[in-house]
Amino acid sequence: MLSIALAGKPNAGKSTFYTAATMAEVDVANYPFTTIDANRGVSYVRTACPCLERDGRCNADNCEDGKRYVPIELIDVAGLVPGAHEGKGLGNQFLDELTNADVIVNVIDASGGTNEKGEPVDIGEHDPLEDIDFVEEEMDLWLADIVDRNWESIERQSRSPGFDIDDALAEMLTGFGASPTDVARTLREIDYPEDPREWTDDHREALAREIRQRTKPIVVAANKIDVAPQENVEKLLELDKPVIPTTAEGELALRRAAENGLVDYDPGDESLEVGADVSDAQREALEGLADTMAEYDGTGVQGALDYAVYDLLEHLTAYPVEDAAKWSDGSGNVLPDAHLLPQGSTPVDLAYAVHSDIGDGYLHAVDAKSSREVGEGYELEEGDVIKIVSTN
Ligand SMILES: Nc1nc2c(ncn2[C@@H]2O[C@H](COP(=O)(O)OP(=O)(O)OP(=O)(O)O)[C@@H](O)[C@H]2O)c(=O)[nH]1
Ligand SMILES: [Mg+2]
Repeated sequence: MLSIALAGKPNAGKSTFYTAATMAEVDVANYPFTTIDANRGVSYVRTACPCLERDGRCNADNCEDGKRYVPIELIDVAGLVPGAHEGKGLGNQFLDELTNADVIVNVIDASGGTNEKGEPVDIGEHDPLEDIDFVEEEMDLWLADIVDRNWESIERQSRSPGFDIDDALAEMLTGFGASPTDVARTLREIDYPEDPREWTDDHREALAREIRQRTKPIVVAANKIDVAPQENVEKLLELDKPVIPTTAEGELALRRAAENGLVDYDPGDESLEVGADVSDAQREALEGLADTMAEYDGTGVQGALDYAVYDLLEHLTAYPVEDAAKWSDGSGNVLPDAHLLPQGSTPVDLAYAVHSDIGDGYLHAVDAKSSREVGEGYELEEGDVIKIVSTN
């Protein structure tokens, strides 16, 4: 499963975001380092279900009227402070939690109401732009430290005949989530000596920075927009980086209200409908939230996860079926499964995602929308419904 990590300075709202996105109860409080051990749970990205192209909606558990929710793993880690890679704050142990993450959501406090250590200050007192740069910097330095620690071993290996620097680096870097393609592309981007003994700290830092950008891309969740001064949010949106305005608290309130039947709202909706059975106070709070959502196209929580997977990681959703006419599995369930795959994936990749046996026995595939057979090299598109014919 794809893994998204919530990182960022303490007290920015990571655990609130996590609770809203997973509906698992975790500690939330207005002081730094509330979270110490990472929380892991299942959340979802939202996409348009192919059943929207048919007469009746499908009956998949994760489809709400054509709003399809595809599972991903979400990790909520301890707060990060400047100097974390050398042990400041809760130190670097939790940076290691990011090793297996495919993408990072950097939750910042757009209201400027917490300082760099996450301590409460007056709204607008802290510049949220600072919360963006230091997280990238800490992640780069953390990776540079890992490279440093492995360097002796690489130097040792270089004494054996047949040593290849590219192979040695690839082996080290795949240890924290880099694919062979990531490594090959990174090595093409930087200039470096063949002999590991000639490498300087600058070489190692450049390597770490390149590979971090490629393997741990970051989207910023500019959180607490419900209380943030407008100019703060505008300034953040002008940056040449992906920034999604969010109100994690708003999303959490909405999901709870929806569970209790007080509002009509599905995660990722841009607006909500207040039900009849609410008190005046509830109505006022929900209408205030509706105003914020109207300004920013929703609470942004779902949007940030969707952006991470579909835009930053460039993934698509494909739906394997057994019956190409009914778009169903063997038991008649319509569009039972959805798989997230990198853009450029083929029906063979989908077959392997379903099961390695199905991949091994792959014969051919049928595009269920057109009922036509597609070739092995066919590049899947978002929302493709595919029947795989396999010997297994
Ligand atoms: N106004 C507002 N407050 C929020 C929002 N999201 C979180 N908060 C509040 O911010 C404080 C910190 O929230 P947490 O979710 O515990 O923050 P965290 O980033 O997990 O903090 P650490 O675990 O200490 O790193 C709490 O008082 C939350 O209620 C939001 O969208 N708007
Ligand atoms: Mg927390």
